Amino acid sequence: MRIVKNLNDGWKFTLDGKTSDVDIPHTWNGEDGQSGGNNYRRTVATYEKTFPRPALETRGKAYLEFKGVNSSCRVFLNGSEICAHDGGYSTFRVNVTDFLSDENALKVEVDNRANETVYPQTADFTFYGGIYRDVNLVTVSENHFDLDYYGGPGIKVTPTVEDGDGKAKIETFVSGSGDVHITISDADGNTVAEGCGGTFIVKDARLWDGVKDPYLYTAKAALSVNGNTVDEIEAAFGFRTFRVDPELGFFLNGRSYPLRGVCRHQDRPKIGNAITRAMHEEDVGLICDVGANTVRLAHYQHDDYFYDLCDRKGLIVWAEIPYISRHMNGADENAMNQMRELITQEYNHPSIVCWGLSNEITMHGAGDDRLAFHKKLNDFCHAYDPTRLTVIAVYMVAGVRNKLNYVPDLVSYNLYHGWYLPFFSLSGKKLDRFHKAHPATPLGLSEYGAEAMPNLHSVKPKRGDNTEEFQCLFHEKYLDIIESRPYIWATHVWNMFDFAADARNQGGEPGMNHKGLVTFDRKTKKDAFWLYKAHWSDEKFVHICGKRFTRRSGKTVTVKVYSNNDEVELFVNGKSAGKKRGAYKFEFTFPLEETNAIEARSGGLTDELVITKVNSPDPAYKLSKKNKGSNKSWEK
Ligand code: ADA
Repeated sequence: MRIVKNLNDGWKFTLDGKTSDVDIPHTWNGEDGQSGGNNYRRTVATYEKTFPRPALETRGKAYLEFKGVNSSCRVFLNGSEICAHDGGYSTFRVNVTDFLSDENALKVEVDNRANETVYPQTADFTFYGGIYRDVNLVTVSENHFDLDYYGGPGIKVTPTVEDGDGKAKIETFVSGSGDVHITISDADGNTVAEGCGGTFIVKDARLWDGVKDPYLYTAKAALSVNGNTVDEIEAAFGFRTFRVDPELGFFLNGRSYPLRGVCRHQDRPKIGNAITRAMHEEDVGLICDVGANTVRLAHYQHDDYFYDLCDRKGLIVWAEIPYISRHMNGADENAMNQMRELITQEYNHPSIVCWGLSNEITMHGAGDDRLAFHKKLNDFCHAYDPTRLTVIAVYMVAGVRNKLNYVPDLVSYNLYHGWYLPFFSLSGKKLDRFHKAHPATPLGLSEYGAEAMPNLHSVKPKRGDNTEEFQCLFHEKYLDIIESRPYIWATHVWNMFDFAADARNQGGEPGMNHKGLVTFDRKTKKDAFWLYKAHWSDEKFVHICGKRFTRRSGKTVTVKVYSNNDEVELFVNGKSAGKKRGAYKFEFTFPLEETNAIEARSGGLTDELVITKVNSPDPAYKLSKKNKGSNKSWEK
């Protein structure tokens, strides 16, 4: 039978001739990859560990499984090189059966140096080096569900829905021989179908219906030899249909279901990409809290567990590979391989609806074979997974008739008018121009966002000032653009969380991209978070903006309140400052006293803020010229 033994603990890590004790998950760029200067160590480091010979059945097999090693690595066991892997975001395994001895010396050389063959190399995020996801030793019987094929799970579930019934085509991949038995159970563990393979009918299937009812079934596969079970695996899956209409947007299970959500990067302060399950859970919790129904998992394959969480929460996922910013002529094979791994490994997730081919690939240079390669990658996705769509995230300056826009099923633009460039309205115009030029291609907004530092504030927010107030204004404008265009199939805010990009220097904190709705440490929800919650969430709330902007000057002060109720009353020092009816945003202006105890009341809910009067604008809220930095390091 299959035994999965975790090998995360007790590694010797050597960098620059210095050895230290570490546990996995680990990166050597947790600090220097987030401090700015674009000078984090991109080098080769080694991880070493010993483990005893695992107990094996007669002719049983042992595999090492790596869930994520960034970016490239060579693996040695007892002195022999047993495998190499390029691409830092996918699972890979290697059969080590023939290399085992009583005491096994495992060495992994991990390489995140710059090169021209492995994506990503040019991008606005830190490429943390290290073994940053789990390492397992998997032992199985001689006959077992496959462990060799591109890190896949050995089981492929293709669900369809017909006349209210679910049909699940189940394919299993066996190494060796044996009899396969499949059992499909519902969420309560009741068996709803079983047999030896092929297509199973689940009568009156309960659909996987997005955030409202993300109902999952489980397919268990058992392999037996002479009546004895020798291996077991399982996959959660969901019955759902979707389509995308170029005029009406996204449909889930036959109903209009406009996709409104966020992009996510995975990293955290100090530990970079070496994050825990609890952190994945916290992230998905915050994404649900803001009321999103979709997440673009940028710019690479995320941890398997995160796709599981999206399945469970009903989030619609855009999954992608790090084919980003610059086409490298010598890296087609690597991009193709990363796509094959992504689809093989994540195929069963009902949350995923599209495979992202590339992101802003026209940003730097053309690359001779860029267009031809996009076609090849697109054809590959269609052939390998006919059940899903393909998409690209287009650089904002690429013309609507750019040849790449004719390749995938769906096109989304990354638009930053109003941030990197002036004039919000140009984003709406660009979307309309595209829509007119490509009436049959569904169009989305794959990124849009503005920097915001929780310590920077202004009563007259301006483009580039990095204040929370400007971020709110930016997103208010974009919500207008989005909500007046029902044809947009999906929108993804850039970004749910601040993230590290060591080449950046903005907002007085080098090394970071601050376009998050939530800070890097996940502790502070910026005001723009509440704007989105007002638009997207059914969970009632009232939120007074400016909680970190409490020292104010002038005769009067204006306070903004976000709420998903339609009426808000504001009280200042116990007296009503007015009652307003409206939607999402409520503004109140009142005379500034020495101390202003403010309370917003709405539908039985309250929020509070105390503002104190100061004689002149507090300079601490403004970025000094010295700290201003620039976008130069990451030029749009
Ligand atoms: C690009 C890129 C992202 C992001 C963004 C930004 O659109 O796709 O990775 O960093 O720029 O913030 O400028």
